[in-house]
Amino acid sequence: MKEKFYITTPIYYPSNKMTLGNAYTTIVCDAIARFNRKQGKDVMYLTGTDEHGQKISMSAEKAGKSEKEYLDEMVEDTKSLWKLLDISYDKFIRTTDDYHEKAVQKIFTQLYQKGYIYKGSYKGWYCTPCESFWTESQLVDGKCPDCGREVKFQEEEAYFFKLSEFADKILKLYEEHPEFLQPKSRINEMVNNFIKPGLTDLCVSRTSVKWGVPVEFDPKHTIYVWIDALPNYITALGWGSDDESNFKKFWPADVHVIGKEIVRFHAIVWPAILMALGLELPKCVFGHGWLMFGGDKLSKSKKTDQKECIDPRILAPRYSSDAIRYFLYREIPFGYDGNYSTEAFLTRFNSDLSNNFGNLVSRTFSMVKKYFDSVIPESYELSDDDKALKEYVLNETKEVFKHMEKYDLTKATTSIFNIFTEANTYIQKAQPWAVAKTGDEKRLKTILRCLLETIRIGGELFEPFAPNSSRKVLDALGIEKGEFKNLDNFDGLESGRELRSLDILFPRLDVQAELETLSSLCE
Ligand code: ME8
Repeated sequence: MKEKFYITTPIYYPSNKMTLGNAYTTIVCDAIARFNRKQGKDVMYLTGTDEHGQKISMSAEKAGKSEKEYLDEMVEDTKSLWKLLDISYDKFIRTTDDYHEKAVQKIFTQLYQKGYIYKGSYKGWYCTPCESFWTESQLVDGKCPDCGREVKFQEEEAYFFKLSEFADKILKLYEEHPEFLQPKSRINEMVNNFIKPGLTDLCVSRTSVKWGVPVEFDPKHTIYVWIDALPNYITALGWGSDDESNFKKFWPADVHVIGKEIVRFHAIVWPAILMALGLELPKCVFGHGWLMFGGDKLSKSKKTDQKECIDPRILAPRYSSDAIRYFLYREIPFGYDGNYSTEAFLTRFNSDLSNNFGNLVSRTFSMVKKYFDSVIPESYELSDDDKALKEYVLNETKEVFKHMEKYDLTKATTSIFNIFTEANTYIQKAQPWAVAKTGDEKRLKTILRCLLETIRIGGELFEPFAPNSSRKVLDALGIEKGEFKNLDNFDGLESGRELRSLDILFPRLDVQAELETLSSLCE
C-alpha cells in the first residue's frame, strides 16, 4: 500500500483582495504536496475557506449582499486565484458546508458531555477583525496586539473550553515531540508568551454573533469561529460522518502549515481539543514567517501604502506562476520572515530563471539540434570533469530530498539551482563548440549527454516548485508525468529519441521598464 501524506493550509478568510502574502502559505504547501506525490505517496492536500463570524457578516452587509451571496463570490474568487497559481489541492472545504457544520456541532456536544466545556460569563476586550478576545494586560496601547485596531469591551453568557487543564500536557508534548512544532523557535514563543504566563479557559460561544454554527443543545449560542475553523482538518476527511474512510486513511495530518500569527491556535488550542476528544495529534505544525514589505506584513486586514506590486493576479499572468512560486521558495527563508520587493523578484527572474536555468536548457537543446539533429546522443567514456558533474548532481539530488524531509523549501531550491549553476560552469569548461570543430564525435556526444542528464534530473526535482516550465522541459526530453524516476542514475534518457523543440522558457526582462509598467498597473 502507498504511504499516505496529509498536508493542510489554514482555511482562508474569503476575500477578493488576496496579496502575495496571503497566498504564501498555499504556494508553499503546493510544492510540498507535489514533491510528496512525486515520491509516490498518496497525498491529500487540503485547503478551504473560513466563513463564519461577525467580520463576514459585516463585510457582506457593506457589500449589500446576503452572507451566502457574498461568500459564494469570494470563494469563486479564491478558487480562481489558486488556479492561476497552479495550486493542486485535492479538497476544498468551506466551513458553511453542511457536513462540516454538523461535525462541528458534534465536536462541541462531545466536549460538553465529557466535561471539557462549561457555561459561564465572559468579560473582555474583543477585536472584531481578528475574532479574538484579549485580557486588559494583553492589549498594546489599549489596542489589539495582533492588528493594532480598536477593541470593544464585551460581557455575555458564554461557554468555555477548559484550556487551562491542558498546559502540562502541551508542555509534555513539546518536550517529547520537539518535531511537533517547527521551526524550533516557535516552541519558545508558545511556552514563554502563552503557556508560562498561564493558560486561561477559552470562550467558545457567542450569543451576539448570529452568523455561526449554533450550539446543538443551546442554539442561541453560536460556536466561536476558531472552534468551528480548527476542526476543518478532520471534518474534511469525513470525521463524524457516515463515511470516515478518509479520516482513517489520512489522519493524523503529516503537517499543518500556517503563518506564525496563528501558531497559538494550532499548537495549543488544536492539540487540546484533539486530546479532549481522544483523537491523535497532527505530526507537525509548521509556523512559517511573514512576507514583509518595507518592514510591514502584507495583509489584507491592515492597510499599508504600498507602491510596489503585490497582486498575484497581475504578476502571475505577466511573469508566470512558476516565477512567482520559485521566488517565494528561494528568497524567503522558509520558517522566517523575509522581504519581498518587486525589484528583487525581477532581478532573480533574470539571474536564476532566465540566465541560469533557461539558458542552460536552451544552449544544450540548440547544440543537440545543431550537431545531432535533436537526437539524444549516447554517452561514451566519462572524463574526470564528466564524472565530477555526475557526482555533483547525484549528491545535490540527495540534498534536495534531505531538505524536503524538513520542509526546507529554500534550501531545496538552492540545491536544485546549484545543479544548474554547476552545469553552466561545466559547459564553459568542456567547450562543446570547440570539441565539435575537432570532429571528436564521441566526446561531443558524451558532453551533451551529460548536460541532458543534468537537465533531466534537475527538471524532475524542479517540477514540484515550478510545474509548468519544468514539465515543458521534461516533455521535450520524453519524460512522462508522474513519480521521480532514475534520479540516482546518470544514464536515464533514451538514446536515439528526438528532443521536442522548446520555446524560450523565461525571456529576459528589462528590470527598469518592468518596474515602471508595474507601478502603473498596480496603482
Ligand atoms: O488566519 N506573509 O486566515 P487568513 C505570510 N482563517 N503569510 C501570510 C501573510 C504574509 N504577509 N498574510 C497572510 C486565517 N498570511 C484563519 C485560519 S485555520 C483553522 C484558520 C497567511 O486568511 C496567514 O499566516 O487570515 C495564514 O497562514 C494564511 O495567510 C491565511 O490567513
